[in-house]
Formats: sequence, structure tokens, C-alpha cells
Amino acid sequence: MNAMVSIAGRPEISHAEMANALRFLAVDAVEKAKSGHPGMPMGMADVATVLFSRFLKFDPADPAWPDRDRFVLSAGHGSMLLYALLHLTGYEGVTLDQLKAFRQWGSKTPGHPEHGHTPGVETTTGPLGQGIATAVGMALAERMMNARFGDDLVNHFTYVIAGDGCLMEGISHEAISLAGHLRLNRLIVLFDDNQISIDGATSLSCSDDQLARFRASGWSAVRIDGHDPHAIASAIEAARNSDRPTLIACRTVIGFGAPNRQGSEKVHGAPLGAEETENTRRALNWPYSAFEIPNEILVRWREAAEAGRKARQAWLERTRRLCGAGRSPFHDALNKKLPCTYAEAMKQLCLKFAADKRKLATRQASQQVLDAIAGALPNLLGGSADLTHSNLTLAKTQTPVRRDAMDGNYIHYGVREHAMAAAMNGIALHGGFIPYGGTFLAFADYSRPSIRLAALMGIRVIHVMTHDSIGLGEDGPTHQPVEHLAALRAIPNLLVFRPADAVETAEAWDCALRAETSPSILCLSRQALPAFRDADDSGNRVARGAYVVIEPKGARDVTLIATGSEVSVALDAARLLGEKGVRAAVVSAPCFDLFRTQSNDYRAKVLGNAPRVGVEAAVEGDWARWLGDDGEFVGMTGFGASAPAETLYREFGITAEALVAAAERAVSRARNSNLVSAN
Ligand SMILES: Cc1ncc(C[n+]2csc(CCOP(=O)(O)OP(=O)(O)O)c2C)c(N)n1
Repeated sequence: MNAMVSIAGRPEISHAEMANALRFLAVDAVEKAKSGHPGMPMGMADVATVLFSRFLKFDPADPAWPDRDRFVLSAGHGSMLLYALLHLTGYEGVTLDQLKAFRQWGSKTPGHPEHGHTPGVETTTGPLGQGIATAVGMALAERMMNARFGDDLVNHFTYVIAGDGCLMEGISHEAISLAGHLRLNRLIVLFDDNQISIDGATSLSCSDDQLARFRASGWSAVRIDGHDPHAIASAIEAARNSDRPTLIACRTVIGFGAPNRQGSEKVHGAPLGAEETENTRRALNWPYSAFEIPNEILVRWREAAEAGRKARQAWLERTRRLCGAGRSPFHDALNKKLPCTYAEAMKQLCLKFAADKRKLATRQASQQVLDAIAGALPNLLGGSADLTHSNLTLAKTQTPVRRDAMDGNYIHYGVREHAMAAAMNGIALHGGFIPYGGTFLAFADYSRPSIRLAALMGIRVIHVMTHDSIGLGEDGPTHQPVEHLAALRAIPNLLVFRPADAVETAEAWDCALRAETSPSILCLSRQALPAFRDADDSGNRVARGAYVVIEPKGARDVTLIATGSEVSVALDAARLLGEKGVRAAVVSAPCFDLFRTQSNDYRAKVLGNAPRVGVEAAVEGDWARWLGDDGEFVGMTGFGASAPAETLYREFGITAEALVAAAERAVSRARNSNLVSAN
């Protein structure tokens, strides 16, 4: 603890003083907020001090500098550790006043770190396990960018602080397994090995030998004294030179320095209280008042960023030399905008789909989209959780990413949906790629926590989720999503697309690729669907969320609204109704989320004044919003069953005939109520 940090001609600042600055900012902020987690920052202050002052490459002047090291606080409840680091190293906006406003409305210092809200926060953490799994994506993206552009432009590490909780979460297993398989040797996890979680000692619930566990997944792993700066530094040094990812289990004392609380769960998530705070000040020999950081210590912390500042200047110089002043493939990769060659490829494909009018499963249409655009989008990065040939996510030109082939552009994630979704978040956050990955829609639940974080962070990640209804048939109810559309539509800022034919599939892809601040889910059919869209120049119709496919001559008697595979059911029903003299409009609604954002006028025009009937091979969810009180919904009311798709549609009553009957009921109800009100 007595290592000195000497700067010629100035008072020597000890490691302990720097670490204590972190500790007390955390203690004081939690104390002032009357809530928060002081234990973890106090325990990991030594590790964080060594990392930030001796290794981490960062420049607070440009928190988004592409070649910075990434630091992920996977144990997000210890957010005050990160905020204290950002403040002390000089990130603009993370002021002392912001630390004093910890966890308050409008502050830059929310309860858990939020990417996009606080400069220097690389990813949103709090749900344990997500950070470490996201970091795997970042470390993978770094190696892949390095393979494309070389050491001069891309050469950085991804550091993670993770706690017992992160390592207990199942997602961590998938993530470390993937990282070990791919030999992501730029990934270094600093494990806060304090043997305490909320309920008490971790021995209450966990007996894992974490070192053996990581080694079994192909990692290097060591255990050190997490309060010994020399041990911390040499472990990090060794990890940086390892040919595989490294776990450094840092044996620490939670709440280090609080005489009556340290080492106990009591210090995990509650303020120390005035008395214990004073005890801690005495115990750690920190005679300063709340939030007071002596200037010499602050100066020394600010100097920790100096090496990174120089590294960034040198990088900028190299970039100018290697890439020139204008656009370069490197800049193109980092640019979120799509190249114009892409738009042309997409346009030609839509024309071809409209001309062919072939019956295609939307997953097949999606495959054709990928084949058509992959060449024009060099930063498109595909993948699937071991369902490549079902999801049809591999474009003809794509090659697998392997530990010895980081220049590939298709990731075989293995049967790891949790890790795939989190890694895609990390890849998107890192920059340089547009990640998409496939699985079955019924398994969206395995990816959901990461999808939710992607939506919260506002990042472009595309999930290709095929086999989107009972239409998948014989695999039965385990594989047939019924509640998933409703559940996914409930996540704010997530675009859920359910295209109905090949043109709509291409348009949905186009929307997802252009959505720079939203993740998307493409829900695609296993079964073939008739094509109904013509080539027209009215632009991307899916982008409006819903639109009129058929407008009857004369006033509408009824509006049929459908998504995906059920649009063709609605088209058949409209024809049958027409034969009976009932004028039915058909609306395709591939994306409720986008429809909700249209003008009132547009929505009113699409929905019309006639009674509405909705059809979707799923549970009703929030359909009522579009159908109104007089509407009717034709869909699923429970789980599916194992049988051929046509049988299932018939047995569950999702047919044109059922839709006709529902429409007739709705029309007659509306007529009766008109009569009543006229009388
Ligand atoms: C997915 C998830 N489950 C539960 C929680 C609630 N939680 C926050 S911290 C914590 C205990 C974590 O223990 P550890 O990682 O050892 O942290 P420490 O006690 O060392 O600070 C729990 C259960 C959470 N944030 N995320």
C-alpha cells in the first residue's frame, strides 16, 4: 500500500493517497445521496488506481477516440468508482457537483452507469453479467478491426471489473467460453474477488473454482492480493502479454478501510453512516472533509491521463499519414452512415422481388437481401447462434471469424444466444461494424436482457429471428412463439418488424440498417408467403410502420389489419368479403413502433373509420390500441401445438374464413350501434 508515485520536484503522492481519493469520493457521494454501493469502490480502489494511472490508454478530451482502451464496469452497482475515476482524470461534465448529485434527477451520475448519458461510460451496466459479456464483443471487434486496419490504427485493450455476481450469472459462462474459443487476448478481466454478495458470504451459494473455470475455457488465470499495487501491476503486465484472455482474481476486502463494516455484506449497498464514515477517515488517515480532494492528489490524477493524451496525438498523426485527410476505408468503417452503393443494391433487389413475385419465406427473402447488400456494406458483420442454415443469415461472400482469421465477417456464436446478443452490443458500441445475429424468435427470451440494454443505449444491433409463429409447424409449442411479439413490442426504442413478403423484408432490413439509434428485430417466417407488393416509387412503405395494401372502391365497411404471414390471410379474406358485397380495406402493419411515430393524419387515414379486425398468429398483446373498442382480434390465445402448419392455422382458427366471420360480426355490431344512435 505504500508505493509512491513520484514526480520530480514535487511532493510525492502515494498510491494509497490516490486510491483513497477514489474511496472517499464514493463514500461521500453515497452518504450524501443516502443510497448507493460504497463497498465495491472501496474494495477495488487499489486495482482501479493501478489500472487508470499506469495502463489504461484514454484521453478525457475525446472520450470516443477510436483507439482508446475500453473500460467496462461490469459490476455496475459500484458506479461511484467509475464516476470518481472520470472526475479525477478530468472528463468534462463529470464535475465535483455532479458527484454531489449522485443518483439525483438530471445528474450525470445515475445509480448505475449509463452509456450515452455520462462521457467515458462505455456501456450501460447494472444487470449483472451483461458488462463482461458486452466486453467480449468489444474485444472481438478490436481484433477484427486490427485484422483489417493494422496495429497503427487499431491496437487497444478491453478491461473489465467484474464481481462475484457477474461471474455467477449464466451469461458470463457463454461469454467467457466464446472469448476463450476466439483467444481474445486483449481482454483482461479484473475480478473483485471479495467473496461477498448481498445475502452474505458467497459460500452460501457458490463453490466454483473460478480460476479453474476460466482456465477450462482457454483463459489465463491468476489470483493476486487486490490491495497490493505491485502485484496488481505485474498481473496486468503479464495479462497484456498473454496469448489468451486473462482473469485476474483480485482478492479484496469489500468496504476496505471501514473498521466496523469491511469484509461484510453490510457495506455492499448502504451508506456507511456519519459515525463509520468518520471512523474510516481516521483508519485510512484521510483528514479531509467530504468531497475534498487535496490539489496535489488531484493534479497527480489528472496527470494519469497524460500518457493517453500523447498516445491520441500520435494516433491522430498516424491516421493522417495512413488515411490522408479525406475519406478512407478506416473512416468509412467507423462512419455510421451507409455508403451510396448500398442504396442502389437495395433498390435493384426490391425491383427484382417485385418483378419476380415469387412465393418466398421471408427468411429466404432475407437471405437474398444479405447476398445483395453484403458486398456494398463491408462493415456488415453476420452471425447466428448455431442456426445459420435455418436463419439463413450467411451471405454467399461471408467467411467465418476464427481465432486465426479475424478478417472474417461471419461469427459462429455457437449455442449461446445470451452471449451473442451481448457481444453484438459490444461490437456496436466498439464501432466499425453493423452486427446482426440470428436465432429462432421463440428464443428471443434468451437474448432479451441484452436487447433491452441495446434499446436503452440506443445502439444499432439487428436480430434476425426466424420461425416467427405456429407457421413453423411440426417443432411444436416449445419453438412456436406466441407471446414474443407482444413482449418485444413492449420494449421502448426497439423496432420490431414482421414483414409480409420479399419486398417488405428488404424494406425492413433497410429500416433496421438505417436506424442508427435503435436496435431492431426482424421476425421472419419459416414458411413461404405469397408476394403482393408491386414495384412502385412510393419509397420504403415499411418505414411508415403500416400502410394500406388494398383500398376498396367506395367507403370502407371494414379494415383488416395484419402483419407478416397473416397479410396473405387478410388479402384472401378481403376477396371473400368482396364477393359478399362487404368493402374491406387491407392494411399491412409490419412495425407498430414506426406506425406509432407517424402523424395523426396518416394514422387516421390508414386505420379509417370503419370497424377494424386484426389478425396475427400470436397473442393479442397491444393490438387493442389499433383495433379500438369495436374491433376484433383473430390470433392465438394460448400455446401452439406440434403439427403441419396448415393444420395448425386451421385448428387455431387463423384463416380467411375466420377473418370473414369476425369482419361480419364487427360490421353488424357497428351497423346496430349506428341504428341505436340514430334512433
Ligand atoms: C441480473 C441481476 N441480478 C441481481 C442484481 C441485484 N444485485 C446487485 S449487486 C448484487 C450482488 C453482487 O455481488 P458482487 O458482485 O459480489 O458485488 P459486491 O457485493 O462485491 O459489491 C445483486 C444480487 C443485479 N443488479 N443484476
